[in-house]
Amino acid sequence: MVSPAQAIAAVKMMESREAIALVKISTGVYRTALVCIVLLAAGCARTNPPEKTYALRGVIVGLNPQIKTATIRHEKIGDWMEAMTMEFPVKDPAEFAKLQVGQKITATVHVRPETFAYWIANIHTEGP
Ligand SMILES: [Cu+2]
Repeated sequence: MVSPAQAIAAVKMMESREAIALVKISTGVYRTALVCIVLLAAGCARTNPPEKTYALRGVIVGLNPQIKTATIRHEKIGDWMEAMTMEFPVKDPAEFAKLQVGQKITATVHVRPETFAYWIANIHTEGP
């Protein structure tokens, strides 16, 4: 015969085993989640959006020597921007020095998608 006390003890033992099993499962889930987070973080660092470059064609309509920007009436720039007139920073002072209002140019637009920073380089005059 099993006494009520023994029955209760048996149930308690089973419960504690279940509790241990639950702890093991949840620890496993926690570890899996942690591994995922670590992998995601590593993935983020690795897939840090690279600098994008686009071909630009346009006309220089203004120059600001103080901040080294060229206002350019540009054609559509790839999938980045429609045709418009706007200012572009020119990183290289030597390149900026050669620019003149009225010049038709081609250039490379560099864009850093994560900061929205952009500038132009590799500037060539086009036509006469
Ligand atoms: Cu634009």
